[in-house]
Amino acid sequence: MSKQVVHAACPHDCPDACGVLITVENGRGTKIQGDPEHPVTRGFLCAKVAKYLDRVYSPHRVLYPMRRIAPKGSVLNASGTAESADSSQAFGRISWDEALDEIASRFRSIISEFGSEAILPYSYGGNLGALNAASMDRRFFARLGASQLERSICSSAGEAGLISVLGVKLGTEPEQFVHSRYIIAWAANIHGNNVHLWPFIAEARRKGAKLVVIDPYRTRTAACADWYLPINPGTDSALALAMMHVIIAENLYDADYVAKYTLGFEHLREKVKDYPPQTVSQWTGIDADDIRKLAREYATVQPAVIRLNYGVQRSEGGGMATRAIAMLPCITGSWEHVGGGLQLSTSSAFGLNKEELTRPDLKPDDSNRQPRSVNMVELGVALNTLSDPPVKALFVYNSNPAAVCPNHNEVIRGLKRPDLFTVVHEQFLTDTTDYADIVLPATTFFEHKDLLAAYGHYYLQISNQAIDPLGECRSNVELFRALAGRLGFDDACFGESIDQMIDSALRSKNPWLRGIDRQRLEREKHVRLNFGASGSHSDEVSASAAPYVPFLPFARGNFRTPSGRAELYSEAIKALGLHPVAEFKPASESRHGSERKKFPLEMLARKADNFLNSTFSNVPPVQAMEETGLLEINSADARMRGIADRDRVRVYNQRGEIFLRARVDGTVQPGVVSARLNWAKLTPDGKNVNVLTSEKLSDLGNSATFYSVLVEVESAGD
Ligand SMILES: Nc1nc2c(c(=O)[nH]1)N[C@H]1C(S)=C(S)[C@@H](COP(=O)(O)OP(=O)(O)OC[C@H]3O[C@@H](n4cnc5c(=O)[nH]c(N)nc54)[C@H](O)[C@@H]3O)O[C@H]1N2
Ligand SMILES: Nc1nc2c(c(=O)[nH]1)N[C@H]1C(S)=C(S)[C@@H](COP(=O)(O)OP(=O)(O)OC[C@H]3O[C@@H](n4cnc5c(=O)[nH]c(N)nc54)[C@H](O)[C@@H]3O)O[C@H]1N2
Ligand code: SF4
Ligand SMILES: [Mo]
Repeated sequence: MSKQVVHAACPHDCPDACGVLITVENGRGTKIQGDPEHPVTRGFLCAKVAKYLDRVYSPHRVLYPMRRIAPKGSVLNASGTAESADSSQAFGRISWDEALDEIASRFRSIISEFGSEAILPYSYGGNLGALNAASMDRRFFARLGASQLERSICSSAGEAGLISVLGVKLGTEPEQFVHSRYIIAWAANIHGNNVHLWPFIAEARRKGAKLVVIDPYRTRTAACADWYLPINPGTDSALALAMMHVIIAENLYDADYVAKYTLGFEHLREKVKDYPPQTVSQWTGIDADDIRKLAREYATVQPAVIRLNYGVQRSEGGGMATRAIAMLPCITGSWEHVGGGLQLSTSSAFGLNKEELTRPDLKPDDSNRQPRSVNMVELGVALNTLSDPPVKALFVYNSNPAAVCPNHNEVIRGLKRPDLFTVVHEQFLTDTTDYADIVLPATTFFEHKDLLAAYGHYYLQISNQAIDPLGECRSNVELFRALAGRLGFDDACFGESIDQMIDSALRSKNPWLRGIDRQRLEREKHVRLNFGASGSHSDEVSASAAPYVPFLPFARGNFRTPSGRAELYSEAIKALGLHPVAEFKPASESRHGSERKKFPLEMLARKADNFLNSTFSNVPPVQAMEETGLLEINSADARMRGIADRDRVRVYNQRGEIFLRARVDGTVQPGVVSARLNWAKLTPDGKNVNVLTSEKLSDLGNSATFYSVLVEVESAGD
């Protein structure tokens, strides 16, 4: 009998990056729990990861390499439980050697006929470990000369908006929320997507803080807020500009902070004149008096903090919306206060040595050209229309594009192409493996070691391997190492061990990593970045563990924009043809937009609170927590269409249709409907909400616009 407790870190695409303890008995994981010593995630896990043993030891794990033996698109199951039970009808088991040989020979022949850019890697957030997210894979595809993938499906609009003001992705520490007196959850589904922030907010509220939620959807967080402001989707830039209209007109801004640390305040003062509360009320659906009250309270109750999340930027004007909101703490000076500021992302702080990890300098022997880049949001377009060269091979890992990509019907049309060679490295037989020629088995985080940063806090962790890989599973790192060998790439970097790769990731110029090495991470499990006494990036910091001093990234300016100031006016934004301050432009698919006449209802194609994008959709105890197949609709819109609660409805637009059950419970306002993401093949008609979404890109960052979608709904009988 052996029993040990192994420290790991959750690598799912979630801001919390929890510290995890896995109990292992005789080589088998028997218990998973949160690490009580982790200062932010403090000993609990979200409901889905608390059920992780059911995922790791699921009878439906992909455990061996397989080759397709039936036509693409054979749906392996529609029942929602036994997705691999009849995989033998679609796939035949092969050895790793056979799989690697076949991939290598198909790649060689595609390269000789079409060139290496005919090969497209496709990966996203399945695993955020520094090594398994982006290391050996990037080295491999760079050396191969494959097309580059623009990884823009999630956050690039908001990142561009934030960076246009702050120059960097840094924000308020979650621990500091306990000191806040005014908290705005702005497009932030905290109970659903960022649950470890909640205890800090709850503690602040016990001490008298006010929680305001700005969201078109009444989330659980909204339901328990002190003040819930339902906003019309995609109108947040107007709201932020109206708040600044009031704050500036009533002299509630911090003139000292503005003078010292911002650029372009006079331009902002001019611009916000276009956004008086009365006008903005018509766009946002928020009462003008409420806008005034929000602005006054936000500017005068200090410390005030904004938890902004990425919901605000999944719309056509999402970059500008993030930019406008990010200006708020810069004009009130709330960055100076412990418990003030704003958090969208903390990820820039880690500054791992990505160059070493990903080696963008690697190139095919015969090439000096930078390969073309394909936007992952436009996968359907790429597969169906790209030429010169066409996409002839698709290599999917860390992603489930047949579920998560917009305009699903076009994606599927592309994936069905018989001449497209598709490899999918997966833990489960997903919507995407239904179109794979080769399926390869992937480890879970129980089965490999990695280094984990975070985007919702400032702790770095080592995630240790707890158990041996199940079956013949390999991690992303080991898969691409093996493939590099098969293709004869003999660069030394393909031979680096996991520990060497972790060491090189930590060998960085970032002063906040000073004194943090692998050995220390292994010893201490989680280490807060070394911010030194003031947290200023330019400060000399000592190498030893410092006592906790609150990190205030912009208390004394230190913005990382070209001017070194918070850029309320941006030449870079102007160069993109956008208003250099900020402005509200209605999304074309919205109630005020150019396509408003086509379909009357604004749809939020949301994430599920209990799944993680499409991950966990197939895990029975997690399925039991999440009711799928619902269309949330307001009673006024339902009545108008003769729809009652629980009725079957058809939801459609120019791109597709799905059948759902109406839920009429006041979650959404008139004019807005909502449905949630899950595996398409687990629905009766094999389709999910992404049949309705479009591959139109956002104003900044070429990101996806899952929340700028117009639809119509009709009763569908039974
Ligand atoms: N349980 C769970 N957790 C997750 C995920 C998941 O799928 N499930 N996904 C993970 C991933 S990949 C990410 S990127 C993060 C994202 O986490 P969030 O950024 O929180 O992402 P969303 O759920 O897209 O949006 C947050 C909220 O914004 C609201 N919203 C939508 N449109 C608008 C708008 O125009 N204005 C305003 N003010 N609000 C709007 C939505 O209704 C939603 O409640 O969460 C991660 N965590
Ligand atoms: N309608 C709608 N669509 C959306 C969104 C939305 O809110 N609404 N959200 C968007 C957002 S924010 C995001 S981030 C994207 C997410 O898109 P994806 O990153 O594709 O997210 P998942 O659906 O979680 O799929 C990840 C897959 O990776 C696999 N995986 C996990 N770990 C590993 C590993 O170590 N190796 C390999 N090879 N595979 C692994 C999992 O089993 C899972 O099937 O979806 C986007 N799509
Ligand atoms: S998904 Fe998020 S909340 Fe859940 S365990 Fe992982 S990091 Fe923690
Ligand atoms: Mo995301």
